[in-house]
Amino acid sequence: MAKPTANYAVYLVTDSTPAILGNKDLTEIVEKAIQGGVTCVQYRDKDGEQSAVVATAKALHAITKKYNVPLLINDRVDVAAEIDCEGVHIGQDDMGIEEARKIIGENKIIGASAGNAEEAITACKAGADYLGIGAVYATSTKKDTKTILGPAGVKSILVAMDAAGYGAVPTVCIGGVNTGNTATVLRQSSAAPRKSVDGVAVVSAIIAAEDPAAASRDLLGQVAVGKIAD
Ligand code: TZP
Ligand code: MG
Repeated sequence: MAKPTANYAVYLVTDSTPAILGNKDLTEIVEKAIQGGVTCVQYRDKDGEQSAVVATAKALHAITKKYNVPLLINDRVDVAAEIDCEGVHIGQDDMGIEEARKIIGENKIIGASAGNAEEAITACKAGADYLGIGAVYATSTKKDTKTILGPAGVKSILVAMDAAGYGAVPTVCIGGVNTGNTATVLRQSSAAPRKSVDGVAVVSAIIAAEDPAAASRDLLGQVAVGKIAD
């Protein structure tokens, strides 16, 4: 099977911690979010016990497949290989991209995190299929974020990617993104000829939302607003 195509417009990254998920059901939130317009899902669980993570990953994949939305697994390449989902997302402290590629194969999506131009270009060289650029704004969801880039910092990374010949690699930005700042991020990261990031990746704006479907719909609408103004 060929590598799945992905739309990164509204990219949901999950969080299973009580501070964000509370006692809600993650699979229900993910289904509602997809119904609202989420285009790509990453299951991120840094601490979960292996068999529980595999079980949740399988449950999430059953949902995402129903809607033809790709499911990627953060960091845990073995889990992605076991459940045969669409790919993985690799952080700076995780397994290398080339090693992950050997494990999951050519026909899977590998995304990578980048916090500066050097990390972005290194990941592109190693074969990343898309980049998550961040943190664009301050966030309490991830405690170890290094730099707060702001939209201007995101733009400078996009410009460097263009200059290095990686202008076609899709990008999303992550960190403190919500409906209120999505259009601004797209507009202000816009760097002709590549234009802006392709979408936004969010955790709490959807997972902690009272109405995940409405939050997803609003985010998708704001991505469109930001792109029109591109
Ligand atoms: N990587 C960089 S920031 C971040 C991750 C996983 C957390 C983003 O969470 P939120 O709630 O969307 O700010
Ligand atoms: Mg990681």
